[in-house]
Amino acid sequence: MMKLCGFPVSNYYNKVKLALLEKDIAFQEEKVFPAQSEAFLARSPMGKVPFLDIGGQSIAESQVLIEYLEDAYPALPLYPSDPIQRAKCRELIQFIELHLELPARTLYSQAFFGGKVSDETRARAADALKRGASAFGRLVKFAPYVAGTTFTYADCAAYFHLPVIARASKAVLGEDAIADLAPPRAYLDMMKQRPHVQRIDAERTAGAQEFMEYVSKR
Ligand SMILES: N[C@@H](CCC(=O)N[C@@H](CS)C(=O)NCC(=O)O)C(=O)O
Repeated sequence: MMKLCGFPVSNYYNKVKLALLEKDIAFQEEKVFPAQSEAFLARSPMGKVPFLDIGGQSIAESQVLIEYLEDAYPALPLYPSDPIQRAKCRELIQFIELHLELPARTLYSQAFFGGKVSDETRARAADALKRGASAFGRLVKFAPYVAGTTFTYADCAAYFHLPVIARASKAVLGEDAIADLAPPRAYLDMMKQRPHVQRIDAERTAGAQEFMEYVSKR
């Protein structure tokens, strides 16, 4: 059976896990933390999670995993059927990840792990996040889902990425920085009504301590 490899605190891992659950695909989870060992890099060439292990064949990069799941398991589609709307949905995911999550990630060491980022890193992130938030504001629908009227992969990404991005920018850049970034409460509440979201949230909470132990040993 296909294995989703990673750990339950990772936003990218949870994005793919929600897609698997919502699509009703059978899978197992293999708990692994990011590493740079030869053995790990053979499975995930950047040493990151998540990756899928399909009978010993591994595939990395969460968005590639999403595309694979949609190709291999078309029965319950999580993209809109119209090609333009599909592209808009992918556009939204890419904007969240490239223009919000990646710049916010440069702040995580200070926001979550007791580190300190340089003034230059902070200034660069602030600038990137400002542009990213404005772009995101132009694209996102919240109608009520992020890409429109139906639940899509963009929700799998947004639900797990946006709160982390907002928390990191608030912690490091201050209250004002996040005005356009925090997802509306009503959106989060709606998502939290989904049983699979509840399961993932509970497993994330349960896995938090082990993750912090991994971080402190690095
Ligand atoms: N673009 C990657 C990002 C994955 C990613 O950044 N994963 C984090 C955990 S949330 C990780 O493995 N970090 C370890 C590292 O950067 O070495 C994806 O979409 O899968």
